[in-house]
Amino acid sequence: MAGKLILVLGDQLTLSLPMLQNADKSNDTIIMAEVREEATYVKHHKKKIVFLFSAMRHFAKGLRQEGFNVHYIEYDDAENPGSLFNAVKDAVTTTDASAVEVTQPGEFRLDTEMKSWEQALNLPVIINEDTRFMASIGDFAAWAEGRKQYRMEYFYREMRKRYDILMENGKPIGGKWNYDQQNRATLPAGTNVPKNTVFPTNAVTQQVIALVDEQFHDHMGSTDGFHYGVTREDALHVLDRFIDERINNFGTYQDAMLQDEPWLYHSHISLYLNCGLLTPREIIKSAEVAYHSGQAPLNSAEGFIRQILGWREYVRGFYWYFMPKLKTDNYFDNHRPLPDAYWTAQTNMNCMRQCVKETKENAYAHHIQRLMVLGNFSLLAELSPAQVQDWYLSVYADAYEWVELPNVAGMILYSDGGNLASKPYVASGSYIKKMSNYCGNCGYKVNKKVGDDACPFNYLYWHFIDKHKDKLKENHRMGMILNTYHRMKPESIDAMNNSAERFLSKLDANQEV
Ligand code: FAD
Ligand code: DLZ
Ligand code: SF4
Repeated sequence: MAGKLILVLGDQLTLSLPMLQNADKSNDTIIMAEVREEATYVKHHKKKIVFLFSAMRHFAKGLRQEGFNVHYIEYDDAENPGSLFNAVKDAVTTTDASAVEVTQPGEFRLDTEMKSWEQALNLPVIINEDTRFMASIGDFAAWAEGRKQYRMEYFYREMRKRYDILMENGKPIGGKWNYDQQNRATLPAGTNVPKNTVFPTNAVTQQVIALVDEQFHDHMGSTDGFHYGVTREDALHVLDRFIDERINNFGTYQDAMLQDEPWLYHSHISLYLNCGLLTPREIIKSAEVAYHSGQAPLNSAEGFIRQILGWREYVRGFYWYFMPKLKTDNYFDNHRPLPDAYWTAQTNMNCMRQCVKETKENAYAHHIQRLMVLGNFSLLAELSPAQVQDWYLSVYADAYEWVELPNVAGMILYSDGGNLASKPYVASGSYIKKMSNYCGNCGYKVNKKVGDDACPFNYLYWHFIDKHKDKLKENHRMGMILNTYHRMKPESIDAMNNSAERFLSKLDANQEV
C-alpha cells in the first residue's frame, strides 16, 4: 500500500507537528520545496530568504537523520516546479501516494488554495490544525463571538487563567494583570547593551547566500553580514542568552529607541518562533522560570509573556476571524503610494532613516520602531494600506501574513475601523523625542510645529486630527485630543494644514523629505 505524501512548509520546521509525529517512516514521504511562488508573492528581504531556505535545508537534514524519507526540492534544481501545488502534484505521481497530508498554512491565500487541492489531485488531502498555537482559531472565534470590542487585554487574561501562567490562587501574581506603567523608561545614550548573538555561516548557508544573490538580486537588503541562526539549537541558544542577559531589562526598556542600537533588550526570537524552530510554550516557560528564580522582575516577565501569550496568539485568532475583509479595509480611505524612502532610507527625518536603515540591514526592527516611527508615519502620511502591508510582509524576517496583517491593518493603520486598536496609534514628534535620541541628529526641529524645518510628525498629526475629526469623535478615547483641537485657534490649524499639504505634495512629487 502506497504511503502518504506529507508537505512541510517553510514556516513549519518542527518535529512536534502531529503529521510528523504520526508519520509512518517506512512508507510515507516528506516533501519540502523552495519555490518561486512562495519566494516572490512579495519580494521578501534577501536575509529573510537566506534564513528560511537555510533553516529548511537544515531541518530536512535533521528529518533524514531521524529516519524520515525526505524529498527536498532546492530552488535551483533544474526540474523545480515553481509552486507548492506543482511540487506536490509531481511527487504524488512519483511516489504513487495514497493521500496528501499538510498542516494548515499561516496565510489565507495558501489556505484557500490548498482547499482546492483534493479536487485538483483527485486524492484525499488532509489539512491538520496547526497545534503550535496555544489558542486555536476556534478558541478565538468562541471568545470573539458576540463581543462589541475585541481587546487583547481581556483575551490575554483568559489565556493566563487557562494555562495557569503567573497566577497565584486564581489571581495574577503581584495583584495586577499588566505592569506596563513601569515599562516606559528611556535609555541613556552610551548604555552598555549586551551584544546580540551572531552565528558564523556554515557551508549550507553559504550556498543559499550565493543562490539568493543570484536569483533575488532585486529584493530589498543584502546578504552581507547574515548572522542569524538556522537550526533549533541556534534558536535555543538565542533564547537562553535572552533569559541570561536581557530579560531583566526587557520590560523597563521595551519602548525605548537608541540611534545605531537595533537590538536593545528585545529577545530577537520572532523569526525562529514563527518558522517553528521554537515553540511559544517553551519560551513562556523559560520566562516564567526566570521570574520565579529571581532572574527577571515581574514587570519584565509579565511584559514579555504578554507579547507571546497575549499579543501573538490574539493577532493570529484575529487574522482568521476577520479575513479576508481585513486585507482590503480602508477606513480612512488612504491611497498615497509608499515613498521611496521606505526602500532607500534616504530622508532627512532621522527617525525614519534609522528605522529603515536598520530594517534594510537586518530584516529586523523592534516593536516601537515598527509601531511609533514607521507605522505612525504610514498613517499620518496617508499611505495606501495595501502598499504598507506588502512592505511589512516583505522586509521583516519574521513576517507572515497572519501576524503582519493584524499589526499593520489593525494596529498601525486603523484601516479595520477599530476592531483591533481602541484608537489610532498616532503621535506627534514629542513621543519620538521622549522615547529615543533620534531627534538630536535630525534635519528637522522637533519643537517646531509649522514651517519647512518643523518636525513633520507635528503638523501631520494635527492635519490627521482635523481631517478625520468627524470619524474620531465617535471614539471616546479621542475625547481629550479633540478637546485640545477644538481649543486651537483656526489660524494655527490652517498653518498646520498648510505645512502638511506642502509636505504631502513633496511626497506626491517623489521629492526627498
Ligand atoms: P520582543 O520585543 O522580544 O517580543 C517577544 C515576542 O513577542 C516576539 O518575538 C513576538 O513573537 C511576540 N510579539 C510581540 N509583539 C507582538 C505583536 N504585536 N504581534 C505578534 N507578536 C508579538 N511580529 C512578527 O512576528 N511578525 C511580523 O510580521 C510583525 N509585524 C509587525 C508589524 C507592525 C506594524 C508592528 C507594530 C508589529 C509587528 N510585529 C510582528 C510585532 C513585533 O514588532 C515583533 O514581533 C517584534 O518586534 C519581534 O522582535 P523580538 O523577537 O525581538 O520581539
Ligand atoms: C516565506 C517563504 C519563502 C520565502 N519561501 C518558501 C518556500 O520556498 N517554500 C515554502 O514551503 N515556504 C516558503 N515560505 C513560507 C511560506 O510562504 C509560508 O508557509 C506560507 O506563507 C504560510 O504561512
Ligand atoms: Fe523624527 Fe521629528 Fe525627531 Fe526628526 S525631529 S527624528 S522627524 S521625530
